Amino acid sequence: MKLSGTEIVVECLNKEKVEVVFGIPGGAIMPLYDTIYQKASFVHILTKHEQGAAHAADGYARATGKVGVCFATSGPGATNLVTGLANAYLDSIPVVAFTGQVISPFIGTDAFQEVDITGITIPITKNNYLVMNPGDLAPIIKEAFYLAKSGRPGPVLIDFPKDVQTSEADFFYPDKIKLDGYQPTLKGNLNQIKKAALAIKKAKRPVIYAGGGIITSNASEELSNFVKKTNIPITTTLMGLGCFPEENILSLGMLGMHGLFSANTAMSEADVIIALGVRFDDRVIGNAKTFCPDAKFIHVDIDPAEISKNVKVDIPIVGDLKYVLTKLIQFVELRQENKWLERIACLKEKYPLQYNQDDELRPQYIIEKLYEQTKGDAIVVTDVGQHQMWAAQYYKYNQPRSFITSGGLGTMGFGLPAAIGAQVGCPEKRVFCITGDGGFQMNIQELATAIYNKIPVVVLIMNNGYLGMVRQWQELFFEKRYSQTSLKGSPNFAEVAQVYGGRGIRVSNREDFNTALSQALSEKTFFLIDCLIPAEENVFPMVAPGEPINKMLGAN
Ligand SMILES: Cc1ncc(C[n+]2csc(CCOP(=O)(O)OP(=O)(O)O)c2C)c(N)n1
Repeated sequence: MKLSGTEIVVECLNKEKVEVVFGIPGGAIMPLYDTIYQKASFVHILTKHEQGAAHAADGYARATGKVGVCFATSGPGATNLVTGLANAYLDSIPVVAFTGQVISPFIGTDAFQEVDITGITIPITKNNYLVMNPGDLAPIIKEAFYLAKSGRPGPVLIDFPKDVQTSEADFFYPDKIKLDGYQPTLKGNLNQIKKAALAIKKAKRPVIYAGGGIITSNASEELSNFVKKTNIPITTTLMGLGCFPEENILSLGMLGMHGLFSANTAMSEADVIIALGVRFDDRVIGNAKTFCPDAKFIHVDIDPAEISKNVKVDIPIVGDLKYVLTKLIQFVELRQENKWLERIACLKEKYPLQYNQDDELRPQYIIEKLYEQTKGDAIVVTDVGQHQMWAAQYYKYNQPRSFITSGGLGTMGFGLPAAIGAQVGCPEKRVFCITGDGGFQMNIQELATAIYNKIPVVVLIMNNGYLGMVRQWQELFFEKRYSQTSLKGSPNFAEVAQVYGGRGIRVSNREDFNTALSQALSEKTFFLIDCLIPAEENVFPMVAPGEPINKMLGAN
């Protein structure tokens, strides 16, 4: 059967069971938009900026575990995807992006709206393709989806010239693909798994350090079984929040720069660290030389490139956590070591998170109330900055995929579009976007996308009038020289939401906030609460740059 290039794309997306695509049309991708106008079975959501489309696809992928898809035209449309692709790349999120390209004879001539997007995105995609023949589209799309979601997931980009979109080829969608040189190791080496079990048996002070890899591999149940079987305390990274219920007695909560002092101290005192789907990020380990000085490291990860990258590992296991944990559970026993668990309980009791309990509308209070009101049954999406850390610290994540954040790239502007993507992927859930007055303005135009499409995201702006996290560093490390961090001139965001046709309320005290939150929860509609919080509130505790992780500012 002969089909045009764009008909082939649409057929392939149907075969991949794509439900929704986020994007913006333009000259070089008009044939594809014309085909979807006539015959697409998926929904297309028009974002107002291509960065919004990439983040929405990313948020959709994180919330659902499926591949997120976005479209953009050539040139500026394609370059506007770049931050979103880098964001997905650094957090290992499966996204497939399609970009239109100028017609093939024009490639390399600096034609109107021509950029070498495959060249630009080489370092921020798992793979990318410039498709010069419509007959290559179907096998490439099959490969792209497979690469995006298999092994260590990541974004893949497919660039295809306008003439390839309009010319015809036979359509055949392969069932399987075989990629020489790409066969992710899933099962893990049995000898290494046995070695790890022995080290765990001998350990006196073991700690599990779990990350986003658990969520990616859908291994939360296996992790719970492992914790239950061994009685080992567990701390999670920012990306790992929700992979293990934070309300469990063995949970130490988050570790790292703004983690809990108890979690960082337990790590520092441990003799065996069981690192599961983590990448020893600098925001977690602080100074690598002083990180867990007495510990032996077991590290399980699907990506061999992560092994001993930042910290030398003693027992590496390359494999998918779901397989490896299932196997490891068979070789471990219930630990009877009480002294260590007593120490953990004592750390947890002595060093809880703390904030000023006066009558002010403090951000920590807002997050605590959100947790109380939703009973933890919601998806929380954040932007980047202080509010992101308060959201990580003060909400208790008990389910995988309930916390969505830009961990690796730290992209301001991620929150609103990612929340839109998460809500589209999970219509039955309540989705909250916790953002700052700085980051919100980086993709504020997506208010139109949410409100027009009746996407019932609730936006909570922690409005402190500053680029807060940068201001905090200026306060602590630059003697309060607040260089270019005041956000004076920002609008009333509640009014902005109203102008777009949505619900918006500005609050500055606890009572009004609680009323607004109850309203937002009772009406399943787009709702924005612009929360005026104290301007100079800080995120504590905090590991200062270069310090060991158990030396924290504001820990008690
Ligand atoms: C796109 C982008 N630009 C700059 C930064 C650097 N940066 C990190 S946090 C931050 C301040 C964020 O301010 P706001 O959104 O108001 O959140 P707050 O920290 O006040 O909660 C900045 C500028 C970034 N992470 N991303």
